[in-house]
Amino acid sequence: MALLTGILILGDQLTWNNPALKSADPENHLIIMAEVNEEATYVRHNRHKIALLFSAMRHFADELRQNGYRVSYYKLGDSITSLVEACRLTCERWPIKQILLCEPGEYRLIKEIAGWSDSLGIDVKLEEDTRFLASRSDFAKWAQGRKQLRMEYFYREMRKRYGILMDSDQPAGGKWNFDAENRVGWRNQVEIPERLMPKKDEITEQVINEVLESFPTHPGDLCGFRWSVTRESALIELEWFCENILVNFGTYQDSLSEDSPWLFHGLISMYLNIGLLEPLEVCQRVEGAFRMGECSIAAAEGFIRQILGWREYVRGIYWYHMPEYKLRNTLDANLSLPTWFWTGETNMRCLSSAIRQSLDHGYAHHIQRLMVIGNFSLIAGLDVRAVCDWYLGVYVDAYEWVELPNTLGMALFADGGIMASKPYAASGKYIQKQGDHCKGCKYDPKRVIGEGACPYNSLYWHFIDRHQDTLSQNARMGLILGGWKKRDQENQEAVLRCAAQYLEEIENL
Ligand code: FAD
Ligand code: DLZ
Ligand code: SF4
Repeated sequence: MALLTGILILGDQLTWNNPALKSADPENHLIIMAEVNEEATYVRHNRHKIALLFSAMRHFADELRQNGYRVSYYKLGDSITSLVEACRLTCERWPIKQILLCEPGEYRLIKEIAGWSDSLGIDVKLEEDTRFLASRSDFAKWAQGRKQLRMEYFYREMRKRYGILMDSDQPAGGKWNFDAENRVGWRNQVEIPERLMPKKDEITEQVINEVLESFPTHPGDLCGFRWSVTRESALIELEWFCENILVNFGTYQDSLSEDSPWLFHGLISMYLNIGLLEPLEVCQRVEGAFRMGECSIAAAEGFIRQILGWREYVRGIYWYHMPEYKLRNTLDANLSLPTWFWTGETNMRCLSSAIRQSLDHGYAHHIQRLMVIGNFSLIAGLDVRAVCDWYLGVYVDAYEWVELPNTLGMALFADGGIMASKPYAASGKYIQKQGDHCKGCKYDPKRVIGEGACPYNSLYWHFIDRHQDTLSQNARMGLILGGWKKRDQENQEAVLRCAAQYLEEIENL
């Protein structure tokens, strides 16, 4: 038998556009895919994430077989613990001369793979991941020499480069950014359509049973498993979103709802991140809806900015600053995560709701991640490493290239301002304005101190007070810091005492 090239396809690389597959043919290439314990447990991954990946991997392996490929597929039950072990076993069974794979989205894995050539005794080659709209070097070129990196300017370049929402050389609608129109709070203004629930086939049912058996202590209520596991099904969800939800996306993008975990969000990050959907096709489909008069420019621009702007930008930041980025902890935040991060059992209704849904469904929308859970972690000073690991484990769409800049940078300000121009710290007033959690809460968002005062309020001022040296270097914090400093000492002390008490009793909040 002629020597073969083994193509290792990772769980988040399930697309024919995988660069390692681009020039492959069934005669000379053998596919390797493996469900391995090491990848599922390096953080405590949500069972939704594991089940989505394993089912999508099995479906993609079938598609490859239908196209004539031999697939060396290791299921969870085969007890292969690591990706390198799967490669070694395949090399023992087949005449493999080289292993080829698309570069992983996490630095730790690239580092590990650098040692594989020696340990396997064959050439291991990484192909650049071409599934993004800005390559790592595009971003580096854009970033080099700039004093400060800001998403907005990167995004405008991307709009022009891909001709998305452009009328000739001008932005459609006359403005680059319609964010100011997208800040409406949730007061049950419109009906939220019931979401599509993709059918579970036999493969998915089987995977769910295996995951339940193998990961009994991981979070995730798989009775509610609702994710597409094929490109075909993900495309149906995208279409349904464009027809039923997109029209309200912009308006309620920053809303918080007691009743709906999804509100008017896309629910597509989990598909984009594993290859079932492509970023450009999503942007083009949404632009099409706007051009056909099916949604406003504010809705289309707001949505496209997230994908063409934020998604590409955070990936750029990750690779531009790793590995040093992961070690950052500018505000020295070291407080242990309260145990209720793993149960949702807290009296703070907004947090309880966001955490429960994150654990149960593996999903929370952006404002829950940033302004409810992230904001609390920031103002309480929770340990940066532990918070990042929590986010990486809990969400169905979490991979380090996207999770880390968002959590460590945007939410926790631990990168000292690379991702965000000022900390996303807010009091209970913001949460009250954006949604309907407060009315059923044990705490009162209007009270800063005293019985039943909302913990976000005093913790917010405690944050401002304890970081005033760092924050005073930030022009955008001047007004808030000035206001705090002008307060009389007695009031300051009362607020700080209340916050200190809450921090002391954080487990019981
Ligand atoms: P929608 O609100 O419908 O947005 C559409 C798409 O835009 C998303 O699917 C996503 O691909 C993209 N997008 C929006 N905001 C961002 C952003 N800030 N960064 C990157 N892409 C963005 N997103 C992940 O994909 N994986 C993560 O692990 C992740 N962790 C996050 C952690 C924190 C602390 C925060 C604040 C945000 C995080 N995000 C992450 C970004 C964002 O919250 C999710 O992409 C979004 O909630 C996914 O739901 P959706 O598909 O319904 O998004
Ligand atoms: C996240 C994940 C999990 C839970 N399991 C596997 C797996 O068993 N096999 C696999 O190939 N990939 C898995 N993944 C995705 C990888 O962790 C991902 O490719 C890297 O984190 C790089 O983004
Ligand atoms: Fe959250 Fe405070 Fe409102 Fe309660 S009162 S829901 S803790 S913001």
